[in-house]
Amino acid sequence: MRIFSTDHKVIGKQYIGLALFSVLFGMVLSLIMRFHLVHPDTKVKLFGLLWPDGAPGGQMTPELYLSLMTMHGTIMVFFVLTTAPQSGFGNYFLPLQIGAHDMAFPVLNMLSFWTTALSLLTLLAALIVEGGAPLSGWTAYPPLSGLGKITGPGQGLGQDLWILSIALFCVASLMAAINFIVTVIELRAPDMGYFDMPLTCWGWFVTALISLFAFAVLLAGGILLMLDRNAGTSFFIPGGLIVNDQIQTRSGGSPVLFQHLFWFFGHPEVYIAILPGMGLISTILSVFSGKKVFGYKAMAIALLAIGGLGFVVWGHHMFISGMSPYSSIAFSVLTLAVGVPSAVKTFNWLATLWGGRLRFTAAMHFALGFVSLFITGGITGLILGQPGLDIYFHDTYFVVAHFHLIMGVAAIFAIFAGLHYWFPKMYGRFLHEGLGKLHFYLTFVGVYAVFVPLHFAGFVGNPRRFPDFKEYEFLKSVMPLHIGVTHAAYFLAAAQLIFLFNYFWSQRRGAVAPTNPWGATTREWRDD
Ligand code: HEM
Ligand SMILES: [Cu+2]
Repeated sequence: MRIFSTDHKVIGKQYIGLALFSVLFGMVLSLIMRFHLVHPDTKVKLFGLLWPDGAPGGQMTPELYLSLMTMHGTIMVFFVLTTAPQSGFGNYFLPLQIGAHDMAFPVLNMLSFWTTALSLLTLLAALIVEGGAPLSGWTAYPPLSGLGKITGPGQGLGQDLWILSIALFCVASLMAAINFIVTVIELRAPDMGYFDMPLTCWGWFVTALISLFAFAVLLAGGILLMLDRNAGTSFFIPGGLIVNDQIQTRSGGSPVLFQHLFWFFGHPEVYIAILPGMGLISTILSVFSGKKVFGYKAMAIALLAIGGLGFVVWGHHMFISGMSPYSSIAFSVLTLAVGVPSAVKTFNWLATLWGGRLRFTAAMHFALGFVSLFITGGITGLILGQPGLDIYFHDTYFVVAHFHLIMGVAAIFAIFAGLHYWFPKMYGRFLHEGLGKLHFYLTFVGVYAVFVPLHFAGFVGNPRRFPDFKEYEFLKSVMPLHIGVTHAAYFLAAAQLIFLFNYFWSQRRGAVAPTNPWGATTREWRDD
C-alpha cells in the first residue's frame, strides 16, 4: 500500500485510520475532563508532568480544562465525524456503488487527504507550543479568540494554530466536496439515473453539496479572524473593551458577525456528520430486513430537504445573542420544520423493518441503535428549537447532552454499523459477530448512562464549559449525578477496547468472507 496513493480505496482507509486515531485521542481527553469535574482539587502527578504550566504541582487550572475541552470538541467534530462517514466510507464505496473506477480526480483526492492530515498535525501542535491549546471552544467566538495572548494562556500561538488548522481543513473539505460532486454527476454507470443510486450515495452526494457552501463560509470567517488577530483589522472586535485591566484600542467590529459566519457553517456541519450515516442506516436496515427501503424516493428527497433547510436555521444557535424576537420566531419555525423530513426518515426506517425477516447481525444492532439515538437526541432538538426554552437551556448541560446524542454518538454508531457491514469488503474477513454484539450492548447502555443524566443537570441550570462545580452552592446537589456520569464514561471507554481488539484481530484472523456475505444488492458486492 503506497502512502501517497491516488487509489480511492487506499485513501478511504487512510481517512478511516485518521479518524480512529482521532477518536481515541478525543476520548482520552474527555476522560481527563470527566475525571477533573468530579475531583476538581485532586493533584495528579501525571498532569503536572504533561502540563507544567496548565497543572502546576498536578493541580489542573481552569484554563487547562478549557483547552482540553476545546481540543476534544474540535477533534471529534472535524477529524472524526466529518472524516470517517463521508471521506472514509464515501471514498471507498461511492465509486464501487455507482460503477466508477475511481473518484473523478484521484490526485486531488490524495491532496485532500494529506491536507486533512496536515490540518490534524497543526491542531495537535497547539498542545505543545508555548501557552498550550486555545481556550475558546470549538466555536472560537471572538472577542475571546480575536485578541491574542492577553485573553489567556492558549490564546496566543495556540489559537493561531487552531485557526490555521481549521482553514486547512476547510481547503481539504472543499477539494473533497468538488471531487464527490463531480464523481456522482459524471461517473455514474450509464444505466444508473440519480434515483437509481443507493441511498448511501445520496447521503454522500448531499453531504458534498452542503460541504461546498458551508466550508467556504467557515474559511472566510477563519481568515477574517486571523486578520483581526495578526493584521490589526477589526472585523469582529467591538470598541470599548477592557481585557485584564487593559483598554483595547480597536473598535468598529461585531462579534455577532462571527457567530453568523460560524453557525452558517456550524449547523450544516452537523448534517455533514449525520447524513452519510442516514444513507448507510437505510441500506443496512433494508439488507437485514430482506426488504427494499420503504419509500426510497421520499428518503432521497428528505436528505435533500434536510440539507437545504440546514442552511436557514443557523440562528437557533444565537437566540441569546440579542436578535430581534421576530427573527427568533422565523428561525424557530424553520428549525421545527426540519422535524418533518427527519420524521419521514424515521417512519420509513420503521416501515422498512415492518414485516421483514430480520437478521440481528452486529451491523443491524448498531443501525437500530442509531435510530434510537436519533429519536432521543432529536426530541430535545425540538425543545431547544423554541427560543423561550433555549434561552434558559443555552450554555447548560442540556445542550451538551442533546448534541452528544444526536450528533456525536449517533454518527459514531453509524460508523460502527458501517465498519461491521463493509469490513468483509474492505478486508475479506468478518469482524467477530459475538464481540461486535457485546460491544454494541455495552456501548448502548454506556452512552445512555453518560448522556441522559446530563439533561437533568441542564434542568437545574448547570453551566457547560465550566471546570469546577463546587464554585456554586446550587450545583452541589448535582455532584452525585456527575459522579455517576463519570463512572459511566469510564465504563463506556473500557467497552471500546473490545472493538479495538476486534478491529485489529479480525483483519488477520477473522472468518474469511464470501463475495457477497449479507446478500446485498448494491454493486460493491459484485464479484470483480
Ligand atoms: C466518550 C464519550 C464522550 C464523553 C465522555 C464526552 C465528554 C465531554 C465533556 C466532559 C465535554 C465538556 C463539556 C463542558 O465542559 O461544557 C465535552 C464537550 C464536547 N464534546 Fe464530548 N464527549 C464524548 C464524545 C464526544 C463525541 C463522539 C463528540 C463528537 C461530536 C463530542 C463532541 C463534543 C463537543 C463538540 C464538545 C463541545 C466543546 C466545546 O464546548 O467547545 N464528544 N464532551
Ligand atoms: Cu443547529
